[in-house]
Amino acid sequence: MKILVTGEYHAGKSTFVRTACSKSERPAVNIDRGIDDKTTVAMDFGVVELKGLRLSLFGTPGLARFDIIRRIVSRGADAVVFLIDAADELMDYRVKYLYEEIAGYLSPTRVPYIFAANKQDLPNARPPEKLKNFFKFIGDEPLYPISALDYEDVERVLLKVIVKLVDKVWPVLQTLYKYHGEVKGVEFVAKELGKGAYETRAYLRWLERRRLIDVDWRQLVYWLCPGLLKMLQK
Ligand SMILES: Nc1nc2c(ncn2[C@@H]2O[C@H](COP(=O)(O)OP(=O)(O)OP(=O)(O)O)[C@@H](O)[C@H]2O)c(=O)[nH]1
Ligand SMILES: [Mg+2]
Repeated sequence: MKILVTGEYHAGKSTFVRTACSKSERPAVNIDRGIDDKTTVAMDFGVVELKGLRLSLFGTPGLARFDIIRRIVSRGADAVVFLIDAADELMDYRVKYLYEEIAGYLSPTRVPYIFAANKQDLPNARPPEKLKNFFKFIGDEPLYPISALDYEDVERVLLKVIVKLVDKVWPVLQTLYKYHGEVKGVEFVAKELGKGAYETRAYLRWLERRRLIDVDWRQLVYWLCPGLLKMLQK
């Protein structure tokens, strides 16, 4: 699944992606510029495996002038992690514009957003309750207090992402589970979901690209990935 990690300049996006990948074999990559104070000019990229699911993390640049890159990197994301710098009041007024920009690429009614108030380890960091009053766009969604330097905090946010994504497709997953590993399972699923062959195949291909299932298109058999199977067997 593709997760977009975004937020204003210096909110901690690159740190978040780096920390998330700190326990995997391959470290995250970042295209940045600067000597002491680096800023992302293209993107961050890293892959993590959590709960048997594979998450591709795409971090955006934060500077306003890189909106073209944000537009490209946002494309096709399944969920958004939106970081707010809790320790930098000066950036607050810009956060709303950045949110509106991203919401223009990825509609919050379609794509789940997870909000986090970063840099809670700093003494001047404001608590989420205080920030929530200011950032009305968060609405009733939780604003998680985190430090992107802390692996457990980052993992907790990513687990929330997984829960939101899985919840969204749960009824379909239950149907898929029924015919998992069965020859012509693709046809059975189409029937049960009341969808045409073309639409079902497109949907399964979408799941395939996200490595949630494997499909043998000749025999029309699919297998759910171990992470999903485990969740569904519970
Ligand atoms: N203390 C503390 N510092 C943090 C935290 N997250 C990020 N930083 C620091 O904040 C600065 C900016 O972090 P980055 O991860 O580069 O932020 P970014 O959002 O990728 O920045 P841009 O790509 O320039 O928009 C760096 O000096 C980080 O070390 C955190 O949770 N706690
Ligand atoms: Mg960055």
